[in-house]
Amino acid sequence: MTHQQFIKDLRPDRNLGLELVRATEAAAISARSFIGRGDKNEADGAAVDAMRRFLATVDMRGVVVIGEGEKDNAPMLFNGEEVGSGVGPLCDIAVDPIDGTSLAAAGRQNALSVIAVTDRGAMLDASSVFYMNKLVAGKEAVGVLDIRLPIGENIRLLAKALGKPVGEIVVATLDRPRHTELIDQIRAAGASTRLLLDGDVAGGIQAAMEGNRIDMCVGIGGSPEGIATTCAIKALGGFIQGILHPKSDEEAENALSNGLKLDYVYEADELVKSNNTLFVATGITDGSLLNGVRRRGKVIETDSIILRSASGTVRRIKSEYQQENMDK
Ligand code: VTB
Repeated sequence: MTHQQFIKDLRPDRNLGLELVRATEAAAISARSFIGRGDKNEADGAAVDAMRRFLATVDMRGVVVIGEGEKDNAPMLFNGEEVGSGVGPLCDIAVDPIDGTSLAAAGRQNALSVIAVTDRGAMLDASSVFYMNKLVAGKEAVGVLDIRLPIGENIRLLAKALGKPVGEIVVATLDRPRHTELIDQIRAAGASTRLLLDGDVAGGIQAAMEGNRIDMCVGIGGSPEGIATTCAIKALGGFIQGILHPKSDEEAENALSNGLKLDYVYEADELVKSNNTLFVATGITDGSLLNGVRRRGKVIETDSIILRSASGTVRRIKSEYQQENMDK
């Protein structure tokens, strides 16, 4: 084996996405019976458990960089946990068995199961800061937008780059009191908003993907979601920048002692240092990106997406599980 081949074998490759989608499908199917039942933890527990069982069968040597939290309060898929069968490529993994646990528990739209993977050592470990301010858009925004500019200016620049009037620009942001001013500024600039109850991963992906009504996704959301989104954006050729947003002095100090930079714009290549990324998601409840898990008689249907940066491939996968064979 040549050295080059040896190095290549150590990196996540194209088949891995097809393997990983089994894990997001399993998580989504397990969460299904908890949709709309009001219990976030039960739904999340079921999804985590299923995802972990499937990940154990995937040929990779993965380390969870972004998981369900630290070991003591997250029994499974905790940060630093090794996952995979123990042979195969060395990778960093970000998991979000349910992005939008409250959405799923309430029976609302847009809950997804997500896994993002890249080369070992490439994901920024931003876990010590809960929030990140993000700006996400499609490829036309690369070299054009800048998170340091006022939002109105970014909207004007994007409209110009997309060749459409500002009045046609749609900006997604989480519907939170912390965004009141941002929302006013978006509307004052002449654009319209899409307010997200939860789930800024799906919002970011839609901003970067062709054929969606969202042109830009902005504002303060989870930093783990920012890293997972970056893996997707790299595959879509889109634009992302992030600034860590600590919510207390203690969190800020923690971040600094973990080597993170504050008041600093992280570019896509700093959020994820490799251009070899995979992003996999399966819909749990119906949403504008994916359909939710459906049952048709004895068949359970799932709807997933696999994005692979090395080739820029966007795969949409619809699976039908025969309920009687599900535990085989
Ligand atoms: C977002 C969103 C997630 O957390 O990152 C958000 O994408 C940020 O936290 O789906 P707040 O809810 O505190 O605003 C979620 O809503 C849940 O993980």
